[in-house]
Amino acid sequence: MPLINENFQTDIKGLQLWHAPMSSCSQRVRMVLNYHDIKYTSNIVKLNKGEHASKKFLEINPEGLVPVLSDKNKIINESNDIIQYVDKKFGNSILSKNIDKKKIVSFLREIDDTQKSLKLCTFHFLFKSQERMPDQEYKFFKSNHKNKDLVDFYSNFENGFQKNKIVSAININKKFFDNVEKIMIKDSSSVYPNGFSLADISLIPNVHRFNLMDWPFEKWPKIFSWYNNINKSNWFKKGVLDWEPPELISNFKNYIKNSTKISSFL
Ligand SMILES: N[C@@H](CCC(=O)N[C@@H](CS)C(=O)NCC(=O)O)C(=O)O
Repeated sequence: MPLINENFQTDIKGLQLWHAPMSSCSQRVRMVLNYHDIKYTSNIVKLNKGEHASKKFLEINPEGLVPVLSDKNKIINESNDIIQYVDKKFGNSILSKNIDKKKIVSFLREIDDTQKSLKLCTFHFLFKSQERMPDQEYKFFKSNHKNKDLVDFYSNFENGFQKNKIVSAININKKFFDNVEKIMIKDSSSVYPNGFSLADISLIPNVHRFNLMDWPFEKWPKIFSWYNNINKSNWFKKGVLDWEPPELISNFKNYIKNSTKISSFL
């Protein structure tokens, strides 16, 4: 259910976004906002400091997850719902120009279903190289965050994910990329042949994230060429690349060089 509050009190006119720089779900929303050139007030939630367990943030989104968008007194969560809301209300909608809207919505749902496995791969193949949440903040996060799954996820991460969980997460994403590769036509600049849509914007964070993990996209040539095309757009730069700290990306690259390749699981 995307609309989580209709009585939000704020003095800020226009849209506000609570988001995190490296969050794939936040990237999706920032890209749509930039695609339509919509101004918004940015509120960064530092996930690595446990800020999503703070009383202040839980009042905004009781689920304690980013992204969250407010439009005057309305609060909306779930990235794939937010992008549909923004696209419909503020843009010259790209949701489904010549494409069956139901098809797009079902594609967005499929992307949503890959979220947990994308997260596990991200933490295992990239974030393991990073410093952990400081002790005090981690304690605060564990005792205040209401989402038991998320708290358990962090404990499992601390202890190292079981190999079968990693393999299963990789397979979920492989199956998903296989399906996308089947839908796309050769050298297409959009997922669906009839034109660019929200399916494209929603898919970008997944492909971008796995590309950071050195996923061998050359074996998925249609996705690979589509992604290289997307890479040239300004809204991709503004919604994704500009938020990635260069030293973090360089740490990831070094870490990947010296650890087990994701391709060895395929
Ligand atoms: N289905 C939700 C998932 C939201 C979600 O899981 N957000 C992640 C970032 S992409 C988050 O807040 N994670 C908190 C954490 O990792 O501590 C959506 O698409 O917005």
